[in-house]
Amino acid sequence: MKIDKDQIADINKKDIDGHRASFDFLNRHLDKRGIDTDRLLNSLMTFQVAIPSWALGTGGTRFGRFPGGGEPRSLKEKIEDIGLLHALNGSSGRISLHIPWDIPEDVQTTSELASSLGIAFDAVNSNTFQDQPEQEHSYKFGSLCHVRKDVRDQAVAHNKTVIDYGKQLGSRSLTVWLADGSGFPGQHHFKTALSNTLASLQEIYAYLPRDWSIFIEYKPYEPNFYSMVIPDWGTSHLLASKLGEKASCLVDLGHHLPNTNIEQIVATLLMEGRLGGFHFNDSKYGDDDLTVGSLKPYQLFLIFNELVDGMENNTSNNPAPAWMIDASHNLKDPLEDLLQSTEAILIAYAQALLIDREKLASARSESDVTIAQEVLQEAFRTDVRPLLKEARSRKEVALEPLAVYRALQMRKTLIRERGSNTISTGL
Ligand code: PSV
Ligand code: MN
Repeated sequence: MKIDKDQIADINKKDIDGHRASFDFLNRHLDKRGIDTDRLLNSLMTFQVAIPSWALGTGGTRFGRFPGGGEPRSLKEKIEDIGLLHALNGSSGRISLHIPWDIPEDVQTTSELASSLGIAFDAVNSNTFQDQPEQEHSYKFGSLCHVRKDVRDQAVAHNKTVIDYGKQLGSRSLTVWLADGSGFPGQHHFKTALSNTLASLQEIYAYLPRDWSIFIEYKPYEPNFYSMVIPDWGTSHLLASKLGEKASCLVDLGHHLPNTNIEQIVATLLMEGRLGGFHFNDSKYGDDDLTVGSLKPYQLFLIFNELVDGMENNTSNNPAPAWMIDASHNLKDPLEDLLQSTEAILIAYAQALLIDREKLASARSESDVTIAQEVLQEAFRTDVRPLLKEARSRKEVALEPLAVYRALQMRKTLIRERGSNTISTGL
């Protein structure tokens, strides 16, 4: 399925007068606050967040999966789905591949298709958390940390293959998430598991092309409920520092114990110049992989506050982090869910850009806790949606991406084209 720009423009027309009125109102208000709206719009217009190739189908739990139909059956169709998102919102121009769930059989055709839709290849992800049919050794008891060298070698070789695929597609980074850990006390010698992991990562690091980065994810539990080899940002940071400059940490919002102060972790990593990647989602209990901003929009805003602050005062030369949505869509249409997540990310970003940083700094210097809170909440409570719409209007994409998706009955068309029983690879 392809969307015609004229179809979007037609639907936009119905909305444009209402949009103009709300944008002008907000613009005047922001002007009074001394905010340069054009600069802000520019930041919103250039912001891109990657869509993972494994999130375009229905997700599930270990109890069940209830697909909604029209799921992409191949990498080609996954790229086409991201093309639809990007045509609607202008902010989904990146794809992150998980190998071997999505192997580009024909690199040239894959690259051409992606670039024809304005999509670039973001970080490539390795997978040593599942066994593949043709593989010699099992990862049941770990991969890069394994007690046996032949298993570790196999996992290292897989990561090198992933880098090779990424090189051909124009990716510039590798994300490593390890399910390695132990289920019960006594199973692991902690120091050996961590030092094996470091040694394996060092081999992968040595294979990275000159202009590549490696991102190391952490997670406190799951699938191992006694210990994970890389349970927290501290361990991820330790590994990254030992590896070298091309290594950094990846923060996945779902990879923290409840109530962790994630914004503080973000600030610390930015201070060290080691925030490489970011996986957005939302959760109530654990790694629930829910729609971004659906539960804790204020936390998301506080995180963006640190990100904006860190990038504006980038004393440690932290490279622009690789943004990605890492959510699972069990109940909602995956494309609708991804549109909602992207919207929530942009809202939090826009609100963080509105923060009066001078006033905040002066409140802090006087230990005026009340005003410090007021400054943040003034920005958070501003309805920035007209700014997002204005950015999209200037990019000539949909003013209301979700409404256009519905108006054009896009899922219905996908079901007609692909069938109602298609299953997408991934989780
Ligand atoms: C692990 O929970 C994770 O967040 C990692 O990013 C994986 O690569 C992804 O989910 C998909 O399994
Ligand atoms: Mn993740």
